[in-house]
Amino acid sequence: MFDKVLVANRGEIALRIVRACHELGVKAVAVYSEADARAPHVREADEAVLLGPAPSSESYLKGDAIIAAALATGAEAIHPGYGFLSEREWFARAVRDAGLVWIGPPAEAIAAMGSKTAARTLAIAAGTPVVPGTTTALRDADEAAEVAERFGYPVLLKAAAGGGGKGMRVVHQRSELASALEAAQREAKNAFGDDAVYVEKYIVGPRHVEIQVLGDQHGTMLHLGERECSIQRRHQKMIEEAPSVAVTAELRARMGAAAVAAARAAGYTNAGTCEFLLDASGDFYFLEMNTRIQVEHPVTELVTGIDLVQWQLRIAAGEKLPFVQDDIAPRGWAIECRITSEDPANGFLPSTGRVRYLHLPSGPGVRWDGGIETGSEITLFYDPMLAKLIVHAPTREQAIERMHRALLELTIDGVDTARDFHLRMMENADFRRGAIGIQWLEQHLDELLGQQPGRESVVRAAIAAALLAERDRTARRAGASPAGATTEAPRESTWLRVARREALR
Ligand code: MV4
Repeated sequence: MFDKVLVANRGEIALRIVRACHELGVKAVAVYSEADARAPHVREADEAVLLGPAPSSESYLKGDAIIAAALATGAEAIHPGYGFLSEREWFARAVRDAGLVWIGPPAEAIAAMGSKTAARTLAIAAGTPVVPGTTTALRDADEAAEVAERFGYPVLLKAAAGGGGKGMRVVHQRSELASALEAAQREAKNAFGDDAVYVEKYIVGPRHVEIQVLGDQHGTMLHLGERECSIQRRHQKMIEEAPSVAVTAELRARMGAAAVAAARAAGYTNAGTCEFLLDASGDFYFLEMNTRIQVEHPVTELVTGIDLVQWQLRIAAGEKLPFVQDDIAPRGWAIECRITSEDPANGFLPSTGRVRYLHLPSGPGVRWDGGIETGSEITLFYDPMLAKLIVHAPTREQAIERMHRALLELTIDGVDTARDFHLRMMENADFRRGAIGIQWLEQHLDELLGQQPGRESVVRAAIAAALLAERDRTARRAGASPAGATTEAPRESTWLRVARREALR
């Protein structure tokens, strides 16, 4: 095992990696921007190196400075986390060229999966089902029309260099094709510096189900089952769970084998994720592979009992995976809610400010992976995800109740967050039935947020609850029993329960 590892990230994932290091007896080196000088990941690490000013381009994206920091502090390896430099082939290569160990897949595997057309070609060769479509860039609208005719409309134009939903265009008929292709090519050129666009049949109303894979450097490649990630908005996931209500043990085995085959074809090692669309008839299609540890990895950790981040370090250090596929089956149900500094009542507008008070949920089956504390300044420099609240319980129903209970215990004062959105979700009938797909959230957002009382009503409820609480206390001090007055909020009203807690603080 390494003696010292540099963590090339910030926020909750940096803290998560520092924790894994410490549990393995490894020292952790943090890097940070001027805005993060007092951040928890800096304090919890064993040493820290300042990279530069707040903007990511001047700090967390400075690959050369990060490698220099690793060499200067005597770190032997670099863990990139997610985002920032985690999927940049050149950085993985530069780390290796500097004589350091890259805690992730080989640069060649990152490159192979970075091109969506190359990834499709690899998947097809491995026998992994992909969405019907092309594996090369379209020459012109006529070629696109030919392909679309073959598979039937609607079709989806995608940037070959894309991924994560950027540069996509749905086309419903031939007449829209030429202008959509032009627009997609322009967008691809601007976003990725590469105007290559290919076409797939558009799958309507599927689920987004992804398979976690883990491979060592000795030829073992395993899958750790699926995560259901359909609750997303504008390609930002909000809620993830493991397992998925739509996946049976038999389907899990088939999707798992398909993911393992695709990963093997790319020469993959370490932790990675194959994204699939799963349609209503139970057919699944490989979309792309994410060559990093993902935000939602904790739900897989909770249902498999396997510490993915620890294993990332162990695999990079050359250890062998001690499990076989048959050892791995999901136990119970895990759900993750992303706590973002976005105001759901205000179109998910990013919210900034200082965290004035933070009260974290705890108790059975509750995990908080966070990067904030009381006093943290939330700025627009970085991703709005402040933390993840994750629960584990024997059944899905119990996991939903546990999440609801944990969300009620959570208080974040000073910035608006998505907490209230998640409370609504845990109470939503469609969600509770598992009747959701990738389009569900955007189609139900108005109704979901419409039910939410405005800030004014919550404030009034809190004031009323505070007055009642005060009357209660006064009555008790006088030795009398609180006649009539009560701080009890009706069980059926989430908002009164929230208001009561706020008032009694
Ligand atoms: C699709 C699709 C439907 N049909 N491809 C979005 C992100 C990128 N990974 C691929 N994406 C999609 N590809 C075909 N042929 C629908 C999506 C999609 C989506 C996928 C996963 C999770 C959320 C999504 C939201 C909108 C569209």
